[in-house]
Amino acid sequence: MWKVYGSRVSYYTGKLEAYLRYKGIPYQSLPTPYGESRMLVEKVGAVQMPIVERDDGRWMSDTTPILLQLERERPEPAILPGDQVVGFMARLIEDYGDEWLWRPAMHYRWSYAYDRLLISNILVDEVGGFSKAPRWLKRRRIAHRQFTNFVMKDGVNDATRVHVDATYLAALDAMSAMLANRPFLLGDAPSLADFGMMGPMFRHFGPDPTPAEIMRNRAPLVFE
Ligand SMILES: N[C@@H](CCC(=O)N[C@@H](CS)C(=O)NCC(=O)O)C(=O)O
Repeated sequence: MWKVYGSRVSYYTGKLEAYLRYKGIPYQSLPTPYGESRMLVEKVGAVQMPIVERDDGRWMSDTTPILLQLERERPEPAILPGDQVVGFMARLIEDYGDEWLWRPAMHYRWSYAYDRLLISNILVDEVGGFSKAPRWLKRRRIAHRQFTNFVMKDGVNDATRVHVDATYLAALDAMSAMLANRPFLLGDAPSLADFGMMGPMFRHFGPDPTPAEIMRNRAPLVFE
C-alpha cells in the first residue's frame, strides 16, 4: 500500500486522492512528518503536501508530474483526452485550478471567521502535534500563519478583495455552464481538468462553510 503524506483538508492532497481513487491505487493517508523535514528534502527536494512513498521504495511530490507519471505507468482509465485541442484545454484547466483558484480558496478559508475556526481545529491535530502549546494557542498560530502567508502576502487586500471573491463566482458560473449538458467538465469521463478542480472545489470551496453555501445556492451542478 502506498503512503500519502498530507492533510485531509489540503488542496493538493485532495486532488491526488481523487486521482488515486479513480485509478484504484490503494493508499494510506498519513500526516506530513514535519519532524523529519531533512529526510523529506533528501527524498523529494521540498517539504510540501502531498508527498507519496510508494511500495517500490520510490518517492514522489508535486501533483502535476505525479499524475502525468502515473498515466504513463497505468494508462487505464486514461485522464488525458485523445483529441489534441481537448487535451490542451484539460491541461489549461488543470493549471487554472492549481495556480489561479488557490488565491480565492485560501482567502475564503482564512479570511472568514467561521471557516478559520473550523479548519484550524482540524489542522491543529495534523500539523500541530510537535508543539507543546495549549490547543487554543496552536489554533491561533496556525490561523495567523495561514492568513499572513497565503492571503495577505498573496496580495489579498482592500483593493483586491472584491476581485478575488469574484474569481470564485466566475469559476462556479463557467463550470456550471460546462456541466449543464455533460457529467464531467470535458465529456463523459473525468479528465485532467476534473482532477485539477478537485483541489479547489472538493477540498476547499465544497467543505468550507462560507464558499460551500455559495456553491450550493449558485452552482448545484458543481456541488454535485
Ligand atoms: N505544486 C505542488 C503544490 C503543493 C503545495 O503547495 N501544497 C501546500 C498545501 S496544499 C503546502 O504544502 N504548503 C506548505 C505549507 O503549508 O507549509 C503540488 O501540486 O503538489
